[in-house]
Parts: sequence; structure tokens; C-alpha cells
Amino acid sequence: MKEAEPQTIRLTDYQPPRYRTERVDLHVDIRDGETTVSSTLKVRRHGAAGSLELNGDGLQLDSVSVNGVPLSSNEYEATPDRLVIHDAGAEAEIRIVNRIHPETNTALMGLYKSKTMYCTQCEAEGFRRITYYQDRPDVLAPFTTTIEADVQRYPVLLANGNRIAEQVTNGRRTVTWEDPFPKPSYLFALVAGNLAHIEDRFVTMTGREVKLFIYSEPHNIGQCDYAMDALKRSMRWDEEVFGREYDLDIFMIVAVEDFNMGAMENKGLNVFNTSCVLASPDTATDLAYQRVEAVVAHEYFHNWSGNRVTCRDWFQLSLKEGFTVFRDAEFSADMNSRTMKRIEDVQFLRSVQFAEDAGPLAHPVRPASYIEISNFYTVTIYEKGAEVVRMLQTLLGREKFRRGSDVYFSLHDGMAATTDDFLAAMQAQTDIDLTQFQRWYAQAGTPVVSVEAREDGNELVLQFSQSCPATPGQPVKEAFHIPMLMGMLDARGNALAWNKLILSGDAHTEVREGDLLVHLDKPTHTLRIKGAGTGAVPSLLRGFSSPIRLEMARTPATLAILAGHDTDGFARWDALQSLLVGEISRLRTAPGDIDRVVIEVFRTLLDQALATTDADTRFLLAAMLACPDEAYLFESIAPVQVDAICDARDRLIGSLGRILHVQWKKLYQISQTGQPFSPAAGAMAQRTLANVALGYLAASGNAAEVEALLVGQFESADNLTDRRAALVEICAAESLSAELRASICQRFYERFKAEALVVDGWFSAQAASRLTSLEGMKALEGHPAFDVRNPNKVRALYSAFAARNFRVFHAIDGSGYRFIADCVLQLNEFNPQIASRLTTELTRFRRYDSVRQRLMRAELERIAAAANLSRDVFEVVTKSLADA
Ligand code: HT7
Ligand code: ZN
Repeated sequence: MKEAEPQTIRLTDYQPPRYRTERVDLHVDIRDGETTVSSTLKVRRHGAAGSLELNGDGLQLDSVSVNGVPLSSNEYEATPDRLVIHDAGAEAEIRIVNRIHPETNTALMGLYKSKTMYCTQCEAEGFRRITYYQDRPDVLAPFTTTIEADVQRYPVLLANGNRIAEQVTNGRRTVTWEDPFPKPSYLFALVAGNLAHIEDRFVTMTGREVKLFIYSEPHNIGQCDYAMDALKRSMRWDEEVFGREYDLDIFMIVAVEDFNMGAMENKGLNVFNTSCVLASPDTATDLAYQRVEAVVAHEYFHNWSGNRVTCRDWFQLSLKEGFTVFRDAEFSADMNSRTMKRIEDVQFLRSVQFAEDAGPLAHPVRPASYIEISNFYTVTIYEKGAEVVRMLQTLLGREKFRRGSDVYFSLHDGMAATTDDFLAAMQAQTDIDLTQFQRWYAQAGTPVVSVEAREDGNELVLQFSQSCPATPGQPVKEAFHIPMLMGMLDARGNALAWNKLILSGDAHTEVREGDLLVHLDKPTHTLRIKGAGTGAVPSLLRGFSSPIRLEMARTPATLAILAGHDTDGFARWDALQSLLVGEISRLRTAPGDIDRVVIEVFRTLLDQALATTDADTRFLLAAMLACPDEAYLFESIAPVQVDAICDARDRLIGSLGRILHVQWKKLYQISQTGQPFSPAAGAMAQRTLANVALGYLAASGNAAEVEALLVGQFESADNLTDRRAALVEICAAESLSAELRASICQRFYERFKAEALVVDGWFSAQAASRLTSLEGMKALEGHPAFDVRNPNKVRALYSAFAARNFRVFHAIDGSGYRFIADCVLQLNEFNPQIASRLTTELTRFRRYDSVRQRLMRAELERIAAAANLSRDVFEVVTKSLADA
């Protein structure tokens, strides 16, 4: 908790550590109510003489000795948050004994108790809550960890590395683990519990056998098989695509219920939120299956991009996170539908990261300063960071990019690196000068590329100009190097080949896998295209080749050509998005019918959906037929008039539902195969399409029809995807009686109350429904299954409400804002990270009308004025208000 004004940490202040740590030996003695940690550190000085400074956080020191001699009080200085040894000499063995209290650790950082088990979370600065240490990522050491605990209650004792010894004496089990790979303290982990497990094996590319384990509380172990399958596929994929082989003899995953984020890549011992491990047809939606697959892969891939090569300091966080998100996205694309994966990622980036980049907390992919590093696990570091890596792949081409990755891993193996090191490895593979490209790491904000097209005789002339809005601390931006991939269609939508067209102008261009790569690296560029014919249509930003906002005046008819005919699936979807955003924007103020062009595009797409059985095409059509969500509309239509945008969106869905009712019904029916559940892509695509149809039918049928449809699907579903889709529609269906909605909710709860994750989905379906009022939220908050100490429950109820129940959260009397601010203040007392994340929607106040702005600001000011504000919450609220 904050005492003095929190300090700002700056990249420019980076200094290497004075002491290296050559070995760490830990002994962790777990007893009820108190755990004793004994740590032996071998350190060696490699800078000028001076003190050895160790971080702590809330620790109780018992003793400290150097080379076997206890220190007297004038030889060191100790507080719960710091231990300074004034002179440890050129090399020393330091022994520290301290005590901690995991049972009362509600922040879920360091060693804490989740249900019946002990577990750790050390990234970014949790290790200092376990023992005094140089808790920074550029101090790497091999660790040996011995855990001691009651054999009956904690028979399973795990830590990083390979198990080297085990014994039981006087009812206490002691297990020793040795991790030979030097690692920073943030990758340390231990787990103690009465756990069940499944096991498997993997033979690596050089023939070594690796034992694989997944641990969970016994009642969840039946839901771990899909994660194990995903793990084996990830291991093989990383060998085949990136040439990366696993190194230890054992790889373990442990599923825990109370966890602040999705999962953690601790060396050899990944700790996972149960939401990212457990999957079974009855308890996980298709989205949950995909998330399990992606997160298992992500954490596994960190073994190289993060663990073997780690970050020099936390400003380099995107070095491991951006690269690893890129790697997991490529894996998911290879496992499922590449186009669909790209569409999902771009949807998320545009609605969440673009909002961050446009708000008061905008920061570069490599930030220059922070107060609390936990606040910087952001969509900018992760998702925009991944886009930056993707742009490098686009610029270099796949082959050279892979070579760059190999060079990066081999040059920096066992070391702590920077984003500059990564770029240097890539630069060594290409003649393209990447100097200007570095600005993607240093400048915040989403660049805008405006394109003007005109016909000049027999040439199509494209005028590109780029700009980037000011962000906090960065009023003026230099031009970015923007890779723009494009295609050309003739006036009827036929693809044109670039080698048949004649190009001129001042932009550097090259043809890549059939697309034109245009290097936009100056404020303006002109591209002249001869030979495309009158009315030719450029297809811009194919595959979303750079994370920019594209601005171009295009008629509905032009967008319809792209949506209907472009050979690039992403570009088809994107064109339709633009058409629908334009239409919703128009409907906000225009009474009357929806545009015929929109209806005809939908009619054609529905016909295509009815005719195809191909999984990729079905995924694409499902994505195209789904209306843009409110979060994206709020990002695209300025100023945000909450009710007008929501009304216009509802009107569009209702009209399309009514006008094309027969086709929606057919689509719904043919998607009901009667086949048993399968998580394979084909079956998922079919369910996705059916549930898109369900949404339109629910919005447009008469009351009896809607009831029969939704209750029918709710009752007959053999999987959670279909059952939950019905539940979501039921929760939001005004045509159903309140009694019916309540009774279905109750039945759902009764059936699944033993499954915590399904209950989370039940909370969020209700919290996100416009029919759930503030009173409804308070009733849910008082429900016996709600637990404010469990981050998954907080996200399911409060975050779902703030991020998706637009009409109630944004109620014009400010009651929704007050409710969330109260929750933030409550959470601030025991879990600052979760509290800080819950402020996100309030910090976006500048995009709303003046009344809402004032109300949201008032709540942020109320939070800012609270006593005992954590560093986490302090940073986000003060930065949001400062920029107003
Ligand atoms: N690298 C992991 C980060 C993480 C984390 C950070 C702060 C607080 C709790 C946390 N749990 C996990 C997750 C990842 O990106 O793989
Ligand atoms: Zn990660």
C-alpha cells in the first residue's frame, strides 16, 4: 500500500547489477500459519565496491550471515521491503532466514494459498514476497529448491527443474528439485498440495524422452486431457516451425483456481489458471477450448522466448510477450483456420488495444517509465508487440525471419536481452534498413493511414498519407515504416495480377506471395497503377499487415465488391465490417430502412454459407455475418453516443433477422447435424455458424418462436457452446418473461454449480445482459457462488458488466460507474492488480459525451482520494486524470 508518493522507474536509469548471483539454494518449510524460507546465495561482485542491495516485500527477517558469520546490526540494514549488506566483499555466501504468511496473502503474488494448495506467482516482482533477493530479470542463477511439508496434507511437492531427492521423516515430506538452467527469480515456482495428475511422454527431435505431467485438484483431473494433447502438439510445432527443442527431462503444468492472470511460464513448472487448462464438452465452450490450446502453447513457447532468452529489464517485456504471442498465434493459425485466427486477433486489437492507444494510459511497446510494472501487462505490450513482430516477418519474408529468430536465440541463450538485440538479429538478415522501424517500439499511438484514390486517364492514383495522434508525453510523432500489403480487383471483382500492372510513384514496392508490399515510410506517398481498367478496386491492408487505422472514403457498392469477391479472406471480412460500421453510424440518426446493399451482401453470404461444407469457409462466413460488437463500434464512431449506437446496432440485427428470416432458419437447421460433440475445427465452424443464425432469429422472431427456439436449444444441447449461446440469448431476450428467464438461469446453475468455470460463464452471461439492472448485479454479488477473492469471479461479474453491459454501466445517472468504483475500492484493499484492471473502462471517459465524462471523472477522483491506495490503482487513476 502507498505511503509516500510512489516512485517512477525509468528506462534511462538502467544500471547493471553490482553483484552476480552464481547459485541459489532455497529451503521452504511450509507449516500452518507460517512458512520459513532459508536461502543461500553465492554472489560475486563485478562492479565497483559497494553494498549488496536485496529486494523484499513484507518480509520478516530472522537472521542473515555472510560466509557463515552472522552479521551484526551495523553491518546491514533490514526493513520488510529491503535488505542492504554494506560490504559483502568480492565474493560471498550469504545465508538469509525469513518468515512469510501465505495463508493471508490475498494479492496472489509470491507464495499464497489457493483453496487447499500452496502455489507461487513471481512475475514480475513476486519473488521478493518470498525471500530477500536481487529480484530483477537480469540476475540469472541456477536454483536448487527443497520443500518440506506435512506428508498427509501436501503429498505433492513441486518446483522448477528435475527432482533429485525425496524423503519422509516424522510425517514431513522433503523433496529437492534442481534447475540447471540459469533463470531470473520471476521464473521461480513451487507448488504443494494434495493433487491428482495425468501423465504422458514426448520424444524430442533429437530422441530425448520428456515426461509430461498435468496436476490439478482431484475433482478436475478428468478435464485435463485436451491440455495435454495441446501441449504435445505445441512441443512438436515449436520444433518444426522454430527449431526449438525442450531441454529438461520433465515438464509440468499445475491448474489452480485463484490466479491473477491466465498462466505463468515458470521454468519446467507452468502454473495455470484452471480457466486455461480445463476442458470437456459439458464444461467448456469452443472459445474455451481454443483458449486452452493457445495458452498451453504460449506458456510452453516461453521456454525459449522468455526463459532461455529473457528480458534485461521490465521495459523489454514485449521482447518475450510480443514475440510469444506472435508464436502462439501462428500455432493456432496452423492448428485451426488461419483466416479466422487473424480476424479474431484483429477484432481484439481494434476494440481493446486501439482504445488503450487512444486513451490516457497509452504507452509504447517498449515503455520509457512506469510506477507499478504489473500495470504494464497490457494489450499494447502483448498484442501490439506481436503485431510489430508480425510486421518484421512481413518485411523480411518467412525464411529470413526464421533465420533472424535462430540467430537471436543462439546469440542470447542463457542471457537477458533487449528489443534492440532482437531487431539487430533481424537486421542482420535483410538489406531493408530497420532503423526507422524501431519507432514502432518507441512511439505510442495508432498511426492513421489516409488513402485517396482517383482515376487519372488510364491510371489509378493512390495518395497515402500517415499521421499519428499525440499520446501522453509524446505530442509529435515521426513517420513510421508501415508495411502495406495490397491486392487489386477489377470493377467486377476479379483478381488482377501485379505482374500485369505497371507501377510508378515514389513508394518502394515489391511483390510478395502475390500481394504488393508497399513500404510507407514517409508522411506521404503516391502510387500510380496502370492497366487495372476503369472502376478497379484496391484491396488494402491485406491480412492486416500493420496495426493502423485505415481511412478511405469507399462507397457501399465498392465495399460490397470487396466483401463478396476479394481473394483475401481477411480483406473480405474487413470490407464488410466497414460497410456495417458505416451503416450503423448512419442508422444512429436516420429513421427508415436499412441500406439495400447491406441486405444483398448478407443474402449472398447466407447463400454461400448454405452451400459450403468447408470448415475454413464456414468460419469466415460466420465472422462476416456477425455484426460488429459495441466495443468496436465505440472505437470507430465518434463521439460515442452509447444508447444511439446500441439502438442502431439492435435495429440492424433485427431488420436483417426479419428480412432474411427464411435463410437464417435454413442455416440454423442445416447446422444442427445431430452428430455428437467434437472439438475439431469442422464441428466448431458449424456450431459457430449455427449460433450466429440463432442470434438473428432470437432478435427477429415472434415471442413464441423465440421461446421455442432458445429453450429448445438450451435443453437439447450436448455441449456448453450451444447451451451457453442459448443462455446468453435468453438472458437478453426481452420477448421472454422475466420468470422464464429466471427459471432457466436457476436450472443452469443447479445443473452446473459444482463446476466453478461454468458458474463463471453463468455470472458473465447475466452481467453482460442489458436486462440485468444494478439491482440484478447486487443480487448476483450476494449469490453464494460469488467470491470477491477469486479473480475469475471478479472478471466474470464486474469486468463483464463494465465491458459489456453498455446500457446499464453507462446509465446516465452515473450509478453503473459508482458501482464499479466501489468494487475497485474494495478490491484495492486485498488484490491491487485486480483492482487496477477493473478501472480500465472508467479510464476511457474521454470518448463519451460530456455528462458521462463528468460522472466517470468524478468516480476516478473519488478513487484517487481514497486512503491506502495501492501503487497499482494510484498509477492508473492519476495518469488518467492527469491527461484530462
Ligand atoms: N508471463 C506471464 C505474466 C503473468 C503475470 C504478471 C503479473 C501478475 C500475474 C501474472 N501471472 C502471469 C503470463 C504470460 O504472458 O505468459
Ligand atoms: Zn506470455
